[in-house]
Amino acid sequence: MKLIKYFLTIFASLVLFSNVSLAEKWDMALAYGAGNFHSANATEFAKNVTEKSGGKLTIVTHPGGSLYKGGEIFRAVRTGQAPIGERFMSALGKEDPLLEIDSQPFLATSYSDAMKLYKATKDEIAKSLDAKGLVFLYAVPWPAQGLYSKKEINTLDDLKGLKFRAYNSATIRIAELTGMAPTKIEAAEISQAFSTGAVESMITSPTTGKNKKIWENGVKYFYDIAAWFPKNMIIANKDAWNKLDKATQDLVRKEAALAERKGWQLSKRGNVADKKALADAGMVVGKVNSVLQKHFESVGATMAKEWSAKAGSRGAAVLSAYK
Ligand code: PCA
Repeated sequence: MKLIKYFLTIFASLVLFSNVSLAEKWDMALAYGAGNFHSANATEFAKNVTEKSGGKLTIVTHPGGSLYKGGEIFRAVRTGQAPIGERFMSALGKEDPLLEIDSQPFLATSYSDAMKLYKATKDEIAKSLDAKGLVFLYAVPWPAQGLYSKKEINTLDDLKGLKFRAYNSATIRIAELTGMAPTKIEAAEISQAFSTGAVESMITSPTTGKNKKIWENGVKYFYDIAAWFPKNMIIANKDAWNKLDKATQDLVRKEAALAERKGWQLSKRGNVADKKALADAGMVVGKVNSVLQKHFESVGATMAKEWSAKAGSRGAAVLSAYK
């Protein structure tokens, strides 16, 4: 009996020790290339935490989908295969419709509205992620989304049948309501998809077009629709989180808040500079004409109804907090 007690005590203290382990190493899964501002920002966040934690937590970033691809990161962090990672929120509408609120066209068309929308949704999103064993750390928007096309777009007919690269359910729906032919493709595969002719149009930020040197794949036109600012979020696995002591958790939270502020600034800068980069590379950068603008607005109105039906009372609550 004594012996059993003795071993139980040893076992208990081992468990305890492993829970407050002194040196943790987190591999951070990032989907976008090292040169992307989201990745650069996350890398600075990781460096700051590592340097200031006094050896208690080292975060090593893996950009460009080198640890897990974009489409795998949410699951990898949830299951603890990766303790921390970044994921494009609006690709996760099936997990929670609130995660795709930031890709609903014309709901928030400026950075200040995007921030307001973020504030109205953040707690509710963090709560639903928590229930899935995840700790929400910070979120940063991409610059305003615009339409890329190999050929010039003047009428709705020009869009009909276009092979369209989509990145989430919302862009698939826009394509359907427009008569385009959507295929969901992660950012890492964009260049290949355009160069092989698998797609000939997409909606994304000037940043992604610039990073991919999209003009090298025969894409000549960028139409700045600027109807939404979709975000990436950084999430941690809750078991990994619980292994950190309180001071380290506080440090991570503090650095996450700082990274969020810097990230929004970088995004704003890119929203101007990256459009200029597209034009400097010889692309035609402009707006859609008023007929097309009206079309996209009516698509947005249809999608707003569909989203509200999906998101139910939680959706209604965040929308009224936003408005
Ligand atoms: N770039 C990412 C998501 C949104 C954006 O601007 C992409 O195209 O996949």
